[in-house]
Order: sequence, then structure tokens, then C-alpha cells
Amino acid sequence: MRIDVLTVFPEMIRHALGISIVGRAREQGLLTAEAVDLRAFAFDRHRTTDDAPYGGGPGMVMRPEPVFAAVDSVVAGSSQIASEGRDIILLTPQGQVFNQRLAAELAVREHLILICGRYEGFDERIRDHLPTRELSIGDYVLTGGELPALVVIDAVARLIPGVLGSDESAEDDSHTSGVLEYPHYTRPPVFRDWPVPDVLLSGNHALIRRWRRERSLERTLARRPDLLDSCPLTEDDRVFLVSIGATRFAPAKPATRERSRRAARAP
Ligand code: 9WO
Repeated sequence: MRIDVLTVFPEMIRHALGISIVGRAREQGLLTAEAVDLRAFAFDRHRTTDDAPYGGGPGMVMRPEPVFAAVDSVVAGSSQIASEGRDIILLTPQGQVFNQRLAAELAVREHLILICGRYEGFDERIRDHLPTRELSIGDYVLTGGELPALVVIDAVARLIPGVLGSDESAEDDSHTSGVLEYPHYTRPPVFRDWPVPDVLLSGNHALIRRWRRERSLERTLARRPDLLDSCPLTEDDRVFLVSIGATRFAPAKPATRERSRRAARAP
């Protein structure tokens, strides 16, 4: 996969792309990722990428010419990629909210162009004619799109085959499995009077698997009950959820008349 990040602060992107799993993926040739300086595509005397808003008012607006010229240049430099394999993404608080499903969608694209704005906003002609998608990473305003671009790159890169080692597999992630992760522990067995749960030291792998699943379900019910409505639940999961008071997850087909009488009595 190839990723180009268009920004007036390329150093912010370059530094982050050299580190950790994304840095390793680039060294291994699994990912090509580059920062493109928008100022290099500003051809007025002062190389400006912003200007005052028509109609007046405070703040500055991102001019369209440098952004279109930078996209044209990056597209020309990757002419072996068909336009269907490319996504041009604007990072703004008004975009569709990014999530794991979108990360998986982007991870199978050949070329991502991420456009980072600064100032008070983009000239609307950028938004109208350039992006194939507009993405937000959450409901807050930042000083620019660079950190959101890095968030998207991080989430996407780890889904590219070979980027994570088998030990770091993305299969079990929260938001892939649909439930939150179970609690993790490592050495020491007791830290400041706080012991590791006995079951994890028991060596009984069936019991450990069940304990972890139940902690995942418990935590998801407490913190993100919305996730339980759209994740696959086994009969055992439902029985457990009902046992901790979540009666709305009662199994669809009660196995016995007695169980259905009990379910009918529950609040
Ligand atoms: C700044 C501002 C200042 C005064 C009044 C209104 C204002 N709006 C903005 C603004 O939205 N600035 C943006 C800064 C312009 C586009 C790039 N910037 C940005 C992107 N901030 N936050 C994001 C972002 C992107 C994706 N997900 C979350 C936040």
C-alpha cells in the first residue's frame, strides 16, 4: 500500500512514520508512506497556503490551488495505480466518524491520499471536488488534520497482512471480535498486595478461555452495551449475560418450558 499525507507540517508526519510498527512496516516494504509539503505547491510570491475568507470574518481559509496541485502531483507519481484503487481523504470534524470497519475497508486500498487542513477550514471547493471521503476521528476540534491522519494510518497499517507478527495478530482486537478485551496480567504474580487472578495461573486452558470471555462480556455490558447488540453471541454468552442481570439477552429459543417460565417472570 502507498500512503501520501498532504500537510503544511510534513515534519510532524515524517517523525511519527519512522517509529514502531509503522516504521517497521515501511522498512519491510509492506507500506510506502510519505509526507508531502503543501507549501511546495504554493506558487505565489510568499508561498501562501491560506488566505482571508470571502465575506469577511475572523480566521484564515486553506486556499484550493496548492491542495489540488499536490494531489495532481501525487496521482501523477503513482500512475500505475488505477483510480478505483485510490481514496482521497479529507480529515475534518465534519466527516464520517472513523471506526474499525472503515479501517478494514481502507486497508485493502492500493493508495491513500490524506489531506490535512490547518487554519479555520478549507475552501469549500476542496471539499466539493477532491475527496472521495471525509473522515473525523471523533467529536472534537484540533488545530489541524495531522494527528487524525496519523491515527488513520496507524489503524490501517496494522491490518495490512504481514505488518503485525503472529504474536500481535489483529484477529482478537476489541472492535474486531465485537466485544471489549478481557483484562491482561503479567509478572509479578503479586504486586502491592494485588494478586493476579488464580485462574490465569491454573494452567487450565478451557477454564481460562471461559474466564476471559466472561470478563469481556461483563466489561462490554458495563461500558459499551451498544456493542452487544451487533456482535455474535453464543448460547453460553447469552446464559452468562442473563446470569449477571442482562435479561434482554435471554436465548431466543428457551430449551425448556421451565426456562421460559423463568424468563417470563424476570423484570
Ligand atoms: C477552527 C476554528 C476556529 C474558530 C472558530 C471555528 C473554527 N473551526 C475550526 C476548524 O474546524 N479548524 C479545522 C482544523 C480546519 C480543518 C483542519 N482542522 C481540524 C481537523 N481540526 N480538527 C480536525 C479533525 C479532523 C478529524 N477528526 C477530528 C478532528
